[in-house]
Amino acid sequence: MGDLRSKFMEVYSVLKAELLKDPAFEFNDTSRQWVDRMLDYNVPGGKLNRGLSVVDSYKLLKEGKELTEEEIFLASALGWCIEWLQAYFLVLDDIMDGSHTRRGQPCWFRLPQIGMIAANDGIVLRNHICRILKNHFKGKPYYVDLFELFNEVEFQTASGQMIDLITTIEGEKDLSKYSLPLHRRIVQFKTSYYSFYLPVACALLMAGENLENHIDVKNILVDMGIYFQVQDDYLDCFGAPEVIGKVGTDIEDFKCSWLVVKALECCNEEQKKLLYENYGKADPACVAKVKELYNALDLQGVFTQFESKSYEKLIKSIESHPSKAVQAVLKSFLGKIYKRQK
Ligand code: GPP
Ligand code: MG
Ligand code: MG
Ligand code: MG
Repeated sequence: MGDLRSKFMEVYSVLKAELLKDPAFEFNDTSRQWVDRMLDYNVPGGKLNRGLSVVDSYKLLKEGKELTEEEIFLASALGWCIEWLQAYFLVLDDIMDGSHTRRGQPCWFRLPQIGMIAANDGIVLRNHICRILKNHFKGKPYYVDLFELFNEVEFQTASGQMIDLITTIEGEKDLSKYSLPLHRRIVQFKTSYYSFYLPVACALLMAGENLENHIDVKNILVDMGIYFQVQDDYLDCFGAPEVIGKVGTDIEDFKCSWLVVKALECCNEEQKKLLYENYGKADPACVAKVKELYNALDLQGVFTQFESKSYEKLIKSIESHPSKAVQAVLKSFLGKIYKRQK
């Protein structure tokens, strides 16, 4: 695994070096240093699950056949395109959510002299994906499919992000709108497609598959992504900031988090009143009251139950898939996130 990771990191260095001498832009020292620093700060510092999953999935789809150096490089480059996409989303998401920390360091826009330049950096990151695809995949039979896939998934994510945000508009905050179906809709779009479907879809395209023949795989990955985002919502409140690398803001931000939906489901009238009065306020005392209520309702226990049930359900749908290779891909992905602490 250590070897896989370091090989993957080597590809990052190659891709970054290419972007820093992109002939379509006349870099000078200042602009080159800006992009260099911006990339190192925002792209490679996460768990790299999404990116590494492309390589992992492609290997499993090849069913034990030794991959060529070229194949490993290309699968890694696609993996990095997803990590670039993730960096782009996170830089902007942190501005929108008013977050302070990410991956154990201040959010990019919080750094002195960065501020709203971060919004443009997000756009640059997004454009780098097209540059990488052009540099390494132009001429491949699946080149257009890759572009379409990234565009489609970006649209889905931005649409999910939009509903995540418009449920929190000041003056229109309404807890009575929060329900499991709304939560599902938000997280399916803002998280599942880019985090779970995209890595496997990239591997399938590289393996010469037609994505239209893999709707069942997509459905399982969407469910896996929903489970993943429920974990993210849970960790936002109950995770250790030094482990998850970020300090949660969901309660302050009036987010349609799985926790508040569950709390609304199982609280009594008095507790409901407390929730209505304190949810979505920046005041730490209000946040503390909401957390106290979550504890009183044993949401940690409710989550643990949800976690094992989701796992069982996912394993069952995976095992009903006809292809052993696809089963291995899905099980490997699930194994990476089951009971995660970060
Ligand atoms: C995760 O939401 C969703 C995203 C990072 C997608 C952002 C999409 C954009 C189009 C910008 P989150 O806010 O719960 O993530 P985190 O907890 O990591 O801040
Ligand atoms: Mg966020
Ligand atoms: Mg967000
Ligand atoms: Mg979150």
